[in-house]
Amino acid sequence: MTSKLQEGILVGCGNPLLDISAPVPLKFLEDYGMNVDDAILAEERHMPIYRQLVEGYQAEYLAGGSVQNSLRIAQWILRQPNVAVFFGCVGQDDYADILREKARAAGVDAHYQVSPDTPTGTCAVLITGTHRSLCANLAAANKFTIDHLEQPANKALIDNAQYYYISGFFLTVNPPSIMRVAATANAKQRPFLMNLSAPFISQYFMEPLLAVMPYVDIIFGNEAEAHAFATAQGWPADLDLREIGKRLVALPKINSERPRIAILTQGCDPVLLIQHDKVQEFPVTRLAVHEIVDTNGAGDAFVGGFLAQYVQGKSLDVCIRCGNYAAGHIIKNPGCTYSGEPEFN
Ligand code: 26A
Repeated sequence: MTSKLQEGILVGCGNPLLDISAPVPLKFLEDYGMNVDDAILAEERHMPIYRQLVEGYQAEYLAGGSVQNSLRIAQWILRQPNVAVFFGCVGQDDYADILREKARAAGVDAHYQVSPDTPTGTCAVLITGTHRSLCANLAAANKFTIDHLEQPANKALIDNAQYYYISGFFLTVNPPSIMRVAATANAKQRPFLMNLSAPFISQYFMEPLLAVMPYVDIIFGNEAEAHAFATAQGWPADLDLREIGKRLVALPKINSERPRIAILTQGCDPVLLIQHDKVQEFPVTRLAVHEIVDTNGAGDAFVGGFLAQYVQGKSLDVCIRCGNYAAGHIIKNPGCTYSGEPEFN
């Protein structure tokens, strides 16, 4: 950290979830019809998972929720509290208290909407070796309403921010809130960043995703998510990630003065930065299997590291290198957590 940043310069909206994480045999996933390295919304048939993890496996409780993870990581790297503001909805229970405390300890200025009669959302994190599969029971997170953003204090926070980040996951909850933040960002000519988040978002939420896409200045995603987007768009099945990236940045954009950028990760293969029809690669340090604790939150940490530099006006090159650093760090820790001081220069 060099100079002091404006408090609340970065605003994020998402689903505050408490992760319930445990190593499980592959059969556990099969029994629930789940795939490794996927992320899904819990249906009725998934509801027993949470109790089963707690009662039958070595479950750990960790602060989760994709955007909140990214903001916690950005704060860790920035070492200056309250640079990032977070909005999302929780219940009135112990889980909410844990999330609130974890956000505060990380330096995230969380302004939760509270839905008193609904439990705080949870996410089952099923660890199978170096893979993870996520099953989110949004519960209170799904109760988020746009009125929360219209509260004068929260509206002021949105108006004062300079950078905005929302996950594709939040499209399952409240597209009008996303459009509201995107419109503010656009009116003020400030960057609006988004994430494809999971293949199911492109499969089932393409309509609201395409509605917000014209506002998106930077789109993040991994390989599987980019391919799911391409398939849902009916793009040729043989397009490689580079070509998908070029098509993503070429989708209609409202502010054509600031062309869209796509940043696509692919596990331990290089990160792709796509601008116009130019593709640049950024190598990732490959970790030894014994160094990997779990990959839960790796994508979120990448974004967190990126944001920490981006809000300081650093070059995309530095932002992506910091993203890779942060992702590498959290993979060596349980869930999206860090240990010690950041070592990125
Ligand atoms: C709407 N869905 C499915 C979700 C999520 C989610 N965060 C928001 N919305 N499904 C999983 N996560 C979070 O992703 C993190 C790992 O990238 C989990 O809570 C986990 O911390």
